Amino acid sequence: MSLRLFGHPFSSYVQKVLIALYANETPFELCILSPDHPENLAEHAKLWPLKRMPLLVDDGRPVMEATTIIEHLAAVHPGPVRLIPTDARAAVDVRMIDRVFDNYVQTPMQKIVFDSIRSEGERDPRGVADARQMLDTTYRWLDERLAKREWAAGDFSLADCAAAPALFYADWVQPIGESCANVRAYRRRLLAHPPFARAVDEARPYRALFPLGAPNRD
Ligand SMILES: N[C@@H](CCC(=O)N[C@@H](CS)C(=O)NCC(=O)O)C(=O)O
Repeated sequence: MSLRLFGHPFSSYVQKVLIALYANETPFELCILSPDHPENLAEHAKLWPLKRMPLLVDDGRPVMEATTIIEHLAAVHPGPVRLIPTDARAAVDVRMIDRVFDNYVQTPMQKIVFDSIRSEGERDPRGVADARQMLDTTYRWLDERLAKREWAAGDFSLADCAAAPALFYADWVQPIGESCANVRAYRRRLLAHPPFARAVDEARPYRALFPLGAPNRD
């Protein structure tokens, strides 16, 4: 088996896949996407012209999109931690919550971050305000859902792989208020969970890259 993951340790979507790999101790080679490794940048761009990370290459076959990569790992390289439940209904719930974290936490979080690196005249204040509102609405919805749950959808799963980096960075750009105590506690559980703790630690040296300035915590 030869698994190569193209990405950068500070990227939220890359961390989503790293959690899955670490949870099952799946061996892989990280091909870092940074100007220090032009050969990785060139190979990645050839394999995936949209140049989004992460990209997994399994014995030469490219698999793109974080969710699909985790689905691929679960199907082709399963480990002791089942990130997609075998029960079909439970699997639908996991996939539904995975979509919620990507679409309604990661997407608005990225909107806020990417807007901050635009030049003054290219900024989109209305879009950023909408993104902040979306995050607050999602936090409230999640707070009810998490009232009686340890993880986002049953046992630790794909949904939590999506949640961890999404809530990690979202809280930096739009803090999760004290009224959402269940989401705050869930974020703390995720940070204490060894596969994510490892990904966060490995990304620590890159915090200066965070365009809005990383807070002095986590
Ligand atoms: N839908 C993609 C999103 C991936 C994504 O947005 N990755 C960001 C890093 S977190 C990226 O590649 N950004 C580089 C760029 O936008 O050029 C997935 O689920 O993998």
